Amino acid sequence: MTNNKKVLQFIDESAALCQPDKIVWIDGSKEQIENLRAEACSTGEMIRLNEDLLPECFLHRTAVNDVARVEDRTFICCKNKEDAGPINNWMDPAAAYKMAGEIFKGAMKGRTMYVIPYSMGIVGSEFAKCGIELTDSIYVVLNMTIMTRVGKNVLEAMGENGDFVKGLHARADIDESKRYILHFPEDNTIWSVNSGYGGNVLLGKKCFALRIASYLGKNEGWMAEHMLILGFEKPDGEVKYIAAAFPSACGKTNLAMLIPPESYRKKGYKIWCVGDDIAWIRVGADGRLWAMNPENGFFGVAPGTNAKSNPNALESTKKGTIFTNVVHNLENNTVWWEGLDKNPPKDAIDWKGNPWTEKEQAEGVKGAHPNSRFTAPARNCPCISKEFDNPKGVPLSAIVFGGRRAKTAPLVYQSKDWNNGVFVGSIMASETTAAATGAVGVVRRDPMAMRPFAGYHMGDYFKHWIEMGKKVKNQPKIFNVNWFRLDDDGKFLWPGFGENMRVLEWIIKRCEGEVDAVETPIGYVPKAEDINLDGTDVTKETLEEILTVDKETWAKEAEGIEEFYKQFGDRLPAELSKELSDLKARLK
Ligand code: GTP
Ligand code: SPV
Ligand code: MN
Repeated sequence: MTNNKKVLQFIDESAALCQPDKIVWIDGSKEQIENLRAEACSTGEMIRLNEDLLPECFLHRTAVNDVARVEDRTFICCKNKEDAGPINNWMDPAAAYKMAGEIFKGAMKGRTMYVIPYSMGIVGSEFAKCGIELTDSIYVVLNMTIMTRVGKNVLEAMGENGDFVKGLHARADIDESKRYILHFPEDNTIWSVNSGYGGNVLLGKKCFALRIASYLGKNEGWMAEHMLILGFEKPDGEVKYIAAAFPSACGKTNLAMLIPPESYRKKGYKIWCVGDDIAWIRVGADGRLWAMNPENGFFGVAPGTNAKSNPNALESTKKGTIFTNVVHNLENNTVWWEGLDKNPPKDAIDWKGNPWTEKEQAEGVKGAHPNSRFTAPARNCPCISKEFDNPKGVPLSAIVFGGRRAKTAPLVYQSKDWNNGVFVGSIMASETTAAATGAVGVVRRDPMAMRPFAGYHMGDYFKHWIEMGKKVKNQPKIFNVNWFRLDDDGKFLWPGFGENMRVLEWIIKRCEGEVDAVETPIGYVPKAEDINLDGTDVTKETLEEILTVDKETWAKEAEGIEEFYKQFGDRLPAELSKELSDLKARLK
């Protein structure tokens, strides 16, 4: 399908290593996809769901030991250990190739190696980048055809000499002790072995579009961020764009597809989804920051998705979707998960493949894995932005950071300026979720929601943010939000989901200089009367409580930040040390 020697060489070398029985090129055609679906169903790898209720939809169950990203087995393999920084795991590239080479050796014997040419961004467009993923998993092939732009035209766009990110994936034995997700930013290469789960194996996503791309962005003067992108349409039809970085399973998909409360809809407000997970951001000729979504689908968290919390996401999953680790509803051959509705099917199979009947349900056995997911085509989304296919992306008015904090962080606050905003992003902390293996609910620092995804030294990454700010004439305003404040009984104080529109409205008004704010040591918070509560049951007292910035709590927070910053040594930008000492002074 191509004369590109680099592509052919990559395939030859990988085939020599993995020794597949055959090699199949993925051309992106409907016919080929349908054949692969049929093959996966014949082996039990996938289950075809009800063609009337969920046309072209499938269910897949991963191995029980393989349900989330594995951060402790994810490595940045660059020549100098220093360059990976204190947060990433590091391996020497030569040692990593040798060690993993032993695991890949013969790993595809008796299997097929699929060659997936894909593009992150519109095929052939200025800011798009190509990748080739070699994999022995049909599940990966089918997911990639939803999540990225796959096909012959990618090879054409690459031409005889074009570069690409080399991705090699083998399921091997799904052996946790030999599972490795290896990134070689200096050779544009990703190796993933012994997993068959999402972020570990859909190499265009976290591995390429964040870890490798963040490294490319630093060198080439752009940014790859773990951000949703949304359009905020006002009643007069003007659309303002916001990008927001929240850690995994902290609300990006939900915010990106938000349906405004009825009173807003009546006035003509709308939210448009440009992307729900990743943004590639550049300085435009107009001196503004422009963000584009390099993906083509949503790999969304299933549990909690329902007709009330996120109807647009639910609608997106009605066609051409792959469900992973959810409940198989045998009553009508559809799917179910916790939080879909209050009627779990009585005749069902749980995510592990075990019967899940009233008995198991009464015993409290969960039907779907907490990190179960849907892979849905972006074009299915009823609120997909008309700019989704615009290769340049959209100009940003605001950047929003946010995390899951039971206490401490107020509902929303605005930074003082760009550098202070970079500081606000760098000190983000959030409770861990089921999106990665390990303990859940532990507060950890997750700067810009990129802790697991920056492909180089986090101190240098902060520096890159500071430098980018200097290149932007019309800087977006930078905010922080927290939908997850809890009361003493552990209940959410803020209703969240669609009601977050009220906070977005304040953010846009601040960008346009239409509303005043209260200055606090950490930044500007809304006056309580400026957050519209009409039509909610949130009282003014509750709102005041979640807007409070408690000096004592924040003084402790500042100590935690100081501790966190220490590990970056002299690679912490001076601008951020200054921001921290200024904050401490304001808290005195
Ligand atoms: P990744 O795909 O892992 O990057 O996650 P994400 O950031 O896109 O998170 P998502 O929108 O899928 O939400 C994750 C979980 O948070 C779901 O269980 C949601 O129900 C819940 N959630 C999202 N938004 C809100 C909110 O405003 N309030 C509350 N309380 N929960 C929310
Ligand atoms: C995340 O964990 O942030 C995800 C899911 O978006 S995964 O693709 O597994 O990384
Ligand atoms: Mn994500």
